[in-house]
Formats: sequence, structure tokens, C-alpha cells
Amino acid sequence: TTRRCVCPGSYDPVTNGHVDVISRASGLFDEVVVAILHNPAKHGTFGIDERTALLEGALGHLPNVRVGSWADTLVVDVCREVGADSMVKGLRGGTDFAYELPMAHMNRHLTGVETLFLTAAPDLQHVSSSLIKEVVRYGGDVSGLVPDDVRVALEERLG
Ligand code: COD
Repeated sequence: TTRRCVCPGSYDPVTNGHVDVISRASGLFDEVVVAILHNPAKHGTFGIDERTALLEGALGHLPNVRVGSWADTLVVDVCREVGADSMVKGLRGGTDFAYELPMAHMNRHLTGVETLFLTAAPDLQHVSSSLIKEVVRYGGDVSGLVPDDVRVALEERLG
């Protein structure tokens, strides 16, 4: 049987931290579904089509990874729809853990889906979509922290 996982997130926009976690997940599973979902706590900078295109550009070298988006859908229902019994997320530190732990428990309560955590690469622990946007907005250089076409899109949108 095909072992499949979901990598859920806002991806607004994708960073090298996301790419690292997704590519490591792609080595552990037969198929990875990257799911762009709505985080009710976040206001979007890029539209869903732009986030999809930037993710597809960043992940094109990984043949067992595909990208999809779901509006007004629980991540557990995405897992059920695509046939994944686990999701993979990244942990940068204690703040991520405190945020992720109740979601992992809630998601397992809802359908039994498991959440697996990969530790962030040490050199990408400081990378988040929101900090990247703040740095670009005030003229800082984010080279090496996001794929190059993401940097260009950010500079056009916010720079
Ligand atoms: N290194 C490693 N991992 C990283 C890095 C980095 N530098 N940056 C981000 N990550 C990880 C994050 O920890 C996360 O696991 C993933 O990458 C995605 O990050 P974001 O910031 O793009 O996504 P979030 O945290 O906004 O995603 C939240 C969800 C959209 C997954 C959540 O809100 C959700 O599940 N929404 C759907 C509705 C639902 O089911 N809600 C109930 C949940 S119990």
C-alpha cells in the first residue's frame, strides 16, 4: 500500500524552512500532499493561486510531492480525502510545540490521524513567513532563506 502524508500550512509564502521539512518528509513517505489551508489567526498576503504556484516552483524537483488547496476545510478531512493517516509538521522550538500540541491532540481526537514532527534545520530555525515579510517590507535581504522567485515576488509585493 502507498504510504502517504499531508504537510499542512498557510505557506504565505513558502520558505526554505518549509521546503526542508517537505523534502525530508518526501524521503520518508511514498507520497506527500502539501495542503494550503486557512489559518483563522492569519491575514493572507498572497492569494491561494500565487501560493500554489510558488510552492510548485519550489518543490518541482521532488516527483512524489503534490500541492493542493482547500477552503473552509479541516485538515483531518483533507487527510481523509487524500488517503493519508498522518501529517508531518516542523518544529522550530518551544513556541511551535506549544501551538502544535493541542492541534495534534484535537486532530487525533477527531479522526485518529497522527501528527509527526521533524526538527527544523538549525540554520533555518529563525525562518517564518511572517518574519520574512517583515524583513522584506523594511528593505532587508532574505536571500538564502526563501527560494529566489519567492524573494522576487515578495519584493514586488512588499518592497
Ligand atoms: N523550519 C521548519 N519547519 C517550519 C519552518 C522552519 N523554518 N517554518 C514553518 N515550519 C513549519 C511549521 O511549524 C508548520 O508545521 C508548517 O511548517 C507550516 O507553517 P505555516 O506557518 O505556513 O502554517 P500554519 O502554522 O499557519 O498552519 C496552520 C494550519 C493551516 C495547518 C492550521 O491552522 C489548520 O490546520 N487549519 C485548517 C483548519 C483546521 O483543521 N483547524 C483545526 C486544527 S485542530
